[in-house]
Amino acid sequence: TPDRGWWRGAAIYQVYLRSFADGNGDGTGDLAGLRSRLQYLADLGVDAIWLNPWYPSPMADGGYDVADYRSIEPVFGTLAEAEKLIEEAHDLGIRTIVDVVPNHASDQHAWFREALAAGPGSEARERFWFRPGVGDGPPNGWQSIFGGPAWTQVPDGEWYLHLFAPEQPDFNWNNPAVREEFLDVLRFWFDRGVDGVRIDSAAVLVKDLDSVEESYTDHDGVHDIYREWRRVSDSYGGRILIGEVWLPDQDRFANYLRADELHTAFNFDFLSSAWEPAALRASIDLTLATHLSLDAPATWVLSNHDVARPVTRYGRAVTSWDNADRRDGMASDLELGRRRARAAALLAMALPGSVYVYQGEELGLNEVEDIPEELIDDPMWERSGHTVRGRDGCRVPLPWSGDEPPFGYSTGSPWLPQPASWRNLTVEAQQEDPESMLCLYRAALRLRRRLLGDGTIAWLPLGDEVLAFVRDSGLICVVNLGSAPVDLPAHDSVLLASGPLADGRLPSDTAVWLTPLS
Ligand code: TEU
Repeated sequence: TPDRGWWRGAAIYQVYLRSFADGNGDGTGDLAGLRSRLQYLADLGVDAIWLNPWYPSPMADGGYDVADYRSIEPVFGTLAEAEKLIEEAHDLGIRTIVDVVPNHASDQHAWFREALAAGPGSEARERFWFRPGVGDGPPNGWQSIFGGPAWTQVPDGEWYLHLFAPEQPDFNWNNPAVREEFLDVLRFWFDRGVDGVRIDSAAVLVKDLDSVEESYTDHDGVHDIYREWRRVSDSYGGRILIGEVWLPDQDRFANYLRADELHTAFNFDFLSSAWEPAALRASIDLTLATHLSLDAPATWVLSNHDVARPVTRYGRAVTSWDNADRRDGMASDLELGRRRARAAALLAMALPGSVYVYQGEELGLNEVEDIPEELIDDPMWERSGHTVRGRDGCRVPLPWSGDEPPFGYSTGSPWLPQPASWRNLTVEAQQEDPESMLCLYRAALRLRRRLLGDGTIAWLPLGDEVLAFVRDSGLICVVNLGSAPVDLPAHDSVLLASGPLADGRLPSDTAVWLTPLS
């Protein structure tokens, strides 16, 4: 069969560079650290890495405030090192995907500084959304996604729009100069060998400022932008476009996956689903139905740098994900959460399409919920009026080795403190333990390469509390979401289990991969 694209069944590992590995002892992860650990990723068995923004940035939003789209943040390294990384990863069979942030820049971006200096009515201001206020107030009542007004006033009296933090002014995508600029940014990184881009906040680029309601999500005009992007990526021979498209409406979501637009988009429906059989099954069915007609593979995501770690999430009474997660005082049974997270991983990896693994997920890290207030870095904390603690808890530096922080992550002091309890979760502690989360991920990713990837499923009727299906290769996946052990369907052998079986039966919150009867 012809190669329909490596990405269709890929396992993509998300590197939050700032917290992956620190090569120079300043406490912040960097390219040197990542390059020194590439073999770990090859051994894990992933096909590609996606790096969160690595550009020069004042870090008002963890790098999602980009000051220069064609360079590397000096704390992370140099452009030459980035090129080396891309090459070394390729040598190990790992592709590289970079984050592109088109909705907004940093307020330190040259264009925004120019716009501030040039003043009202200037061409430079037309690259952003500058408007006079109404009376003493902002042009309209839009609220920012992080909380507070979406407008900030500059000294000459005009206001500019920012859907996120004030340090992240929104680009005006009606302006052809903005469109040209980003096509050129794409070419810049494709020329340097990157295999694809992850498009940040992909659905909110086009705005209707005359609307009283917040009117920026999923305007039809956004599709013209991605058609242009697709022409560029196609001209480079199949570099891929991955959209961060948060849209509850699956039909609207599907529009982004038309043949001349994005290749794939993150499946947030599955990510936000409760750990509950009917909800998960409905989400899987909806996802597969949506993608079937599109010739676009589904994606499966259990975590990323914005949401609470699965071990913590699944250990809570309310397991569905939303921003309320970031409030204090939500108890979690981590042992239960870990059991479920292991089962969830086997589920996600058995489903047709591509799968994302966020760094630390493979180690079963928990959300760190007791970061001292003075160390909280996420702007959400400030902007929410100190009601939402923010996303730092899933961004804590990885534990690699040793018995105490910084666990081989750095020779200095990590930018966020690591819990002492992670001594049992280091890569070193887990790699020799066949029962560990890391070994489960390694084994699953290895089998997945051979037996899974893109394709179809057929459900097996095993009762309301069990998710069971057969893949094209014949592999059977069974997940028990009920409270009592269940019998396995007829099978030849057990390939992999997320936990021990009980007298041949599948216990609660456990998943298993089986080979069919021959
Ligand atoms: O996230 C887009 C987005 O909508 C988020 O605000 C999301 O709703 C929030 O993080 C939930 O907690 C992307 C990035 O993934 C995020 O890290 C950035 O902060 C954001 O864009 C702005 O660039």
